[in-house]
Amino acid sequence: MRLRGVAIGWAIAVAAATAADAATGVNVQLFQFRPGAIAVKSGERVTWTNQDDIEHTVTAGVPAEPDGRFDFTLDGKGTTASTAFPTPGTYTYFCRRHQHMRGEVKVN
Ligand SMILES: [Cu+2]
Repeated sequence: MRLRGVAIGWAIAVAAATAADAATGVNVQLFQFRPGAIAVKSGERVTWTNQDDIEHTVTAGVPAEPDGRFDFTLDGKGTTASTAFPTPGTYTYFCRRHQHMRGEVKVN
């Protein structure tokens, strides 16, 4: 399954998180979360779709300190996972297999 792709570079996306306000889908592609930062309203659901052939994870927290909020494994191309964010705040996540892969969900 292919979700509409919003291909913004990670650095740009972090710098301009508000530009991605409408996005509730994140592609996992070429060892990056795209966009790397998104903003959603509280209660909204975010869906990650793996566009790579290899396995990635979507794991809440940072590599040194996963916070246990969620930890999805995306087996391969087309795999999706989603979760709702009911509480405002900024939530970071990463891939356990490739720890340079980082993302952020800002919940307003
Ligand atoms: Cu990965």
